[in-house]
Amino acid sequence: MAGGRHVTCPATADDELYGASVIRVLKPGTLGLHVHAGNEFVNEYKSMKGLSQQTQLHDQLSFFVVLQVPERGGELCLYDLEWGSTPDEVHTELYPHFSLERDRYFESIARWPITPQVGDLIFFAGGRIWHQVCPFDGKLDRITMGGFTSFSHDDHSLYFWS
Ligand SMILES: O=C(O)CCC(=O)C(=O)O
Repeated sequence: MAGGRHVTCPATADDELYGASVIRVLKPGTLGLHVHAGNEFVNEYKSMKGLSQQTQLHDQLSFFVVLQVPERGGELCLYDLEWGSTPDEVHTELYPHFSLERDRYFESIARWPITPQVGDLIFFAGGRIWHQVCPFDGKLDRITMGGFTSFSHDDHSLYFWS
């Protein structure tokens, strides 16, 4: 998959390595995860600065392994809208990041629910495709382990980070 490139985690300014993945535990009866696209965070967080010097953050891929599925719902929903064709108004303060207002905007857009099972590994274009974890209920948490991946600027490495 890496095409012969070195597969590693990017280094921090202190020469430590970023973590390759995180475990996400989402609780039943909550919203899942609000609609988002990785590209919106590229210039948002301080921690992205060091990363962007090493790797191509824009249009990064997202990945996760499913460790536990909830009883009902909790699909990964991919919207039929990509970053490059997103109307400008979605990037304004009318639709804050991770907000119900913005989730409501996406209600009129077609979406494709994906229901991976325990042990499945999913890679998807989470940088440019708007997506969310849909609400779920039942007794079980939804547990995944995942992060982000893209090529280094010099194209010698495939980086994973979270
Ligand atoms: O771990 C998950 O299921 C959520 C994945 C996700 O939304 C992301 O990687 O941006």
